[in-house]
Amino acid sequence: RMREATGQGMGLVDPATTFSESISAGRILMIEDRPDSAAWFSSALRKENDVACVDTFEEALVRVRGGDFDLVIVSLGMRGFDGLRLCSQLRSLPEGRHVPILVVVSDGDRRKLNQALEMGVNDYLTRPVDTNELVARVRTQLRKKRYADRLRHNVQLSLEAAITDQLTGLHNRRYMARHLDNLIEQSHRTAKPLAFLIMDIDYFKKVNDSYGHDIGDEVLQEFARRISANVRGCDLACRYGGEEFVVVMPDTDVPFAYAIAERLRKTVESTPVMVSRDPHKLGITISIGIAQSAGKNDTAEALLHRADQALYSAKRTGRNRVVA
Ligand code: GH3
Ligand code: MG
Ligand code: MG
Ligand code: MG
Repeated sequence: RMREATGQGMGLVDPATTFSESISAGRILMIEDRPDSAAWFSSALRKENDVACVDTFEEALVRVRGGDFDLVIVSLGMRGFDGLRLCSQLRSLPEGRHVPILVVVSDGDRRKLNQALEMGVNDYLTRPVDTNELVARVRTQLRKKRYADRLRHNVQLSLEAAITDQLTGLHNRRYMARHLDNLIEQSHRTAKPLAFLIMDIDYFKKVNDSYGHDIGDEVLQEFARRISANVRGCDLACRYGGEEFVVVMPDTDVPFAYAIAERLRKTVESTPVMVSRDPHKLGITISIGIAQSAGKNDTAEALLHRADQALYSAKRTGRNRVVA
């Protein structure tokens, strides 16, 4: 193991013979400003990975910011800049937080190694670097990274699933309930009105009874699309239950909400829903109840109740109408 600090390992072990099992390529960024050392690492790793090498501080930051790396290897013996400082900068990047860092230190440089570990680098290698050890440590970091990525992805999916209605892709009732209190509180604080719409498809049971539940589902999906197309980005649209939908509109008074509701009602009335089976076109209508938040002591429950009363009144007085 009497190799030089740079260019070590070359000729001792042929990198090509050390990789037997093949896993999906890891994307590795090597940060080293001594060309022979960079070339050695690159040749040791490129058999089973995509390796990019950079030799300046700025370029390293830019590349990591661009995402797309599974592992960063930082030499702590560079001439041009301080690898430790780079590690700390990488750790503070949002894009760099989940990328493992492997540092390479000179044998005996305990001070640098301790600083690096303190900073939260994931693993280290000491020079002279042994090819097998390099490959093993890189594999371990890549495996952990893949596992962590998968975990994070799954968490993300289940978080989304928990607040999304599966049939329509709109928010679900749970999400609405969680946010309505905040929105009401915000409307009080900012002294701005908040409008609450509840919509119900007229005689929807007939759709199911005549054409089947799956055609009913298609109608619900199309109705949800029309709701989304008619509300603003700041409005909160959700499927409240079966064929009832709710839209919460911050900073909106009743006349404005009424205009939106009327536009939606007319669109639904005048544009039949295309469905996948006979009769292919279904005419439906909707009824809408509107309520506005009122005063400091108003609650989500009271607001919902008033909107529901308005909806009930719309149904009672003939359906296919908006009542505020
Ligand atoms: P109206 O509202 O005009 O008074 O009449 P309606 O027939 O729409 O009344 P109701 O609210 O009683 O019926 C709603 C129907 O919606 C009953 C139920 O079978 C149907 N439904 C609820 N959830 C779903 C769903 O996810 N898919 C389908 N296809 N139908 C659903
Ligand atoms: Mg209903
Ligand atoms: Mg009903
Ligand atoms: Mg209905």
